Amino acid sequence: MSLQEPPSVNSAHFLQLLVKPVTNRALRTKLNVITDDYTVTNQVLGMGINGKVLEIFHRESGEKYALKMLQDCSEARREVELHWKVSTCPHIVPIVDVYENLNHDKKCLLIVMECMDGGELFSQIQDRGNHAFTEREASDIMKSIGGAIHFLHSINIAHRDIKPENLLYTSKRPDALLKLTDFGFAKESTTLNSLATPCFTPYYVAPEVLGPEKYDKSCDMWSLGVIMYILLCGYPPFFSYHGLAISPGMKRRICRGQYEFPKPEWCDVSEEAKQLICNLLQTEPTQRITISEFINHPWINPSQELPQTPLHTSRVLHEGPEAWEKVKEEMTNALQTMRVDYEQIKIKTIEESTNPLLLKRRQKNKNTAVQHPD
Ligand code: I85
Repeated sequence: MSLQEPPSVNSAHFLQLLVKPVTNRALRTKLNVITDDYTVTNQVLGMGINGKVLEIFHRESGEKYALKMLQDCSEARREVELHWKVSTCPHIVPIVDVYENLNHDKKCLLIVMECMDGGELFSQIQDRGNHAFTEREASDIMKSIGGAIHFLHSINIAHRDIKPENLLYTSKRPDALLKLTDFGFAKESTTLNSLATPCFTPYYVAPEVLGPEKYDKSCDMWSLGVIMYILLCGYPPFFSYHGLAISPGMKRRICRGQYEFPKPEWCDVSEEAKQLICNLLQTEPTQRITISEFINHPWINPSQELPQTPLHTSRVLHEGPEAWEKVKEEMTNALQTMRVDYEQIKIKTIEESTNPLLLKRRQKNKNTAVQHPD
């Protein structure tokens, strides 16, 4: 029998407690012109609202990359900073390099990303031809999107723009990975760490300082519900019946949570899947399930393999390519509405907090508060 070394405690262990682990690599923005290192082509891979994405090639390796160009401003800096911070997650499109260059006398931020050669999630499902898309595959897809959101929420970042166009495949091969992109609307919320500064007296921190975080994250959960619904049938849970991207009728149905599981598409879909959708599409943001509950749900993390029930998704997507363009537009608008509405919820609570009666009550609580052990 071999004797095991007893664990010894020494000064190194103690020092480890004092040194913050280096989990985030520093971002070194390059100041030389990007064309020193990459050949920039005119091939447009996609159009975002604040800049286009171009195909570029690394001069030394010949490898293809994607370039997103942003005009330098505080929002663009926040996007770069947050995206860089989460670039190590296997479910998020990685940033390779960031350049700060002048373009027609304007300062620009150039984000070089790994090129997702497989294109958008639903284009791949649409292009499947005869090979049916199954409930089991839909669950795998939701699991990987959930992985990205779990990573983000665990470090208190809400993406706030989770929609089909921002979910891209690494390649067209069957083993391709699905990754999330575009951090243009991402938001870091107040954490206990950021509250541990001299600016706050943590024991008396007002609920509205902690509050808005919940709504930003639940916006991502709602998106997850819409994407899951579309994956299982090919059309969205809410849509406007005519023309306009978002109609009063559609807004009313979203607010009341009025959607159905129509025949024939939903006949064979499992009850578990439907129940998970209901938990995600809860009207009241505080009632929606959290990402931890989501990744532990039996439909996402099943104890036995899910049934390979064939779905109608590929056919439905194939039948109406114009309708699909409309769906994407509607989702973009609905997300914008949601971001604005949730911002207003936050403002209302701040108004409440300056209400003299509440201030008085808070003062009283402050005087009588008992320290609570964690
Ligand atoms: N590769 N939202 C829609 C794209 N590789 N794309 C969008 N915001 C971004 C474009 C407009 C997403 O941050 C976007 C962003 C980043 C990308 C991106 C990143 C990395 C790609 C706006 C492709 C691609 C490459 C080769 C082939 C194909 C697509 O888009 C396809 F298969 F489609 F032909």
